[in-house]
Amino acid sequence: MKATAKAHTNIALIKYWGKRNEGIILPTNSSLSLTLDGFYTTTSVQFSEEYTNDQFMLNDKPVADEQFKRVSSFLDLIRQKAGKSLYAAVESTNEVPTAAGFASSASGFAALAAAGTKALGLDLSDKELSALTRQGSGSACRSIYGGFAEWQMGTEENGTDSYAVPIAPAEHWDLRVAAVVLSSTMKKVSSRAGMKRTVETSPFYQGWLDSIPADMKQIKEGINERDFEKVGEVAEANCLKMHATTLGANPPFTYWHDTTMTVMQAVRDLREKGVPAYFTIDAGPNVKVLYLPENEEVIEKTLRTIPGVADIRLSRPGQGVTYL
Ligand code: 2P0
Repeated sequence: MKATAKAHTNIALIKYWGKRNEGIILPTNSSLSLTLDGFYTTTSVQFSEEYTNDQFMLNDKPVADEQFKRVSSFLDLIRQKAGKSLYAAVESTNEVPTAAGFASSASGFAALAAAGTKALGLDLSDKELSALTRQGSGSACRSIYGGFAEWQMGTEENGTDSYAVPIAPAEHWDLRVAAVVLSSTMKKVSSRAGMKRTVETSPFYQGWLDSIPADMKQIKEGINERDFEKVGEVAEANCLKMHATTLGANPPFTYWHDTTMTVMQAVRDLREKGVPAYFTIDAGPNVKVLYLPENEEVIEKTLRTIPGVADIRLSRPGQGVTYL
């Protein structure tokens, strides 16, 4: 009754931004991401009749707060599915530097779902595993797959058709991502709280939703054709639209820092000089830059010289969940 799984984080090119059901995490729009090889979580789950409660160790330290509650509630979903009531010991190692601005919840819940279901002998399809993972953290449902994956929002109110599907494997296209780590970070509004406030109060929110189908169509064509400009343009525009909704929220907020905008401008300047590069930004101040392998050197060098930039972390397309 023990299993170990590894899952990578992902970067959304079409963002998930809003829920229609907070309890079982159903989104208001479909999203699409690229799984990254550089950042991952490895998780072991062991169920045992000898345990009298759940335990969660993260990077060799016991966790007992809200994070623990989220993990334990997620184990409840797995127990329910398997018809078992055993407690579990969970050990996770995160290779996702929080400073890099990647949500470790994506790789974390994907690895937990995979290891937990395997440990209890459940044999789930990828779609079933993705739909389960979604209930831990929305973006995590895309990390079941390597390469490009689409989280289809679904229409069922019980969530059975809200899961991710593979769009193209990692080998399809060596699209790279530079995570630009800023020296001063802040995250005053969590992504969970931020998307909720935006859905409830931003007059721009409907515009965001209306724009998704066209963005989705364009990015899928771009991925299929390996058309970097097409993919970059739509990803950058989609990110800007998501962030625009936060300015219309009440109270208004933004995830951007001054350095965030400096990096965005540096990316636009690179394009002016003929170096194809596009940015995307999640629910934090750090910027991720999309580029192709032949431009890696100039991209890294340019980004490193920007004042306020602490580090650059380069990543390639990564694989989906694996069992160790
Ligand atoms: C995404 N983000 O698509 C978007 C873009 C942030 C901006 O998914 O509440 O941690 O656990 O479902 O998945 C971050 O939100 O939120 C996120 P929950 P999650 O990657």
